[in-house]
Amino acid sequence: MARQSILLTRRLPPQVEARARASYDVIDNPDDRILTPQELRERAHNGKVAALLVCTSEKVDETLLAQLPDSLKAVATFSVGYDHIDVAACKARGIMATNTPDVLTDSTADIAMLLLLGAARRAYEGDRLVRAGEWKGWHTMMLLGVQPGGKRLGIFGMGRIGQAVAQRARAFGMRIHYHNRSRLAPEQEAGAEYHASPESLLRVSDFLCLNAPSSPATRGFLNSERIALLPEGAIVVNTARGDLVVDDDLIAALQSGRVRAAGLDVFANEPALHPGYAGLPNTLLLPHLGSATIETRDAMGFTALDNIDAVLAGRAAPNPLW
Ligand code: 8YV
Repeated sequence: MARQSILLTRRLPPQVEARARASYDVIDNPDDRILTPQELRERAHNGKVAALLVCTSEKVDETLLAQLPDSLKAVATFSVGYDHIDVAACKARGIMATNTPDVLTDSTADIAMLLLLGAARRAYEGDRLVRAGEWKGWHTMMLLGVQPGGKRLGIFGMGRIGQAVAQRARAFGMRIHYHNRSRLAPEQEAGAEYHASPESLLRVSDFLCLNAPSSPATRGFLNSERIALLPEGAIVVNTARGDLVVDDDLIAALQSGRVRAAGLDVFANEPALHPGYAGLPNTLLLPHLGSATIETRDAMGFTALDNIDAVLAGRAAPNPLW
């Protein structure tokens, strides 16, 4: 039987690309430039592809799907989030859509703790001071931060990653509160206090960690009205999606000190983030590094390929989105 063809829209870790090539005719993107919808269409048609392996940089919407070849059976995203994929349109065309849950839970929760601690302990300001040669010596009141231990951590979105953040934060002595669409079982809660409304959660969040997916219900969640519910001087962490935050509102709160500090790994309109963030000393800003470990990126690629392998062999996908 002729080998099937798959399109990798971006460069992937070497072992992942090697495995893809061992099983399929691969149309790759050696320059790793973000392809336009027209380029995606042309490459998919030229190769009569059976699957697309996409990243969050590609928007797979109804318009694009309607223009892809009939040979297409699967769209596998190299991510857990799938707000860039129109799953209903995939389903309507009988194209399986899949993601890569679980394998990036630990790395993303680690980054959330790095941001939480870095924001609380003024890591950016300290690093900048040292590199700029402006550190003139130690003194008792230099760059004082706040202690996470004993404080309340409000987790908005208590799925896999939210629970992994809770587990880590407990080790730092934090008290866990959460809001989720549905309450967790007691063994998953592990003592965390459930809040039926986001507003109730915000009122107790000395630290607020956003872990919900981007959806019509969560977009623009953290706006000035909700920021006003946070305890004075709260700290905000976001490793989920940038569009959960209204940037102008968070920036104003960081400028006034109403929000003491923020640790952000994700931004609306990445990489062209709101220019207001860069000048704020009380932020720790990372370029979407949540899943960026060697181990995790390999596992994400292998998971995406497992999904493609299953669909193209007529088996059930391990991580179906419909
Ligand atoms: C990915 C992510 O690294 O999985 C997700 O949803 O946001 C990141 O972990 C990135 O989006 C690559 O596609």
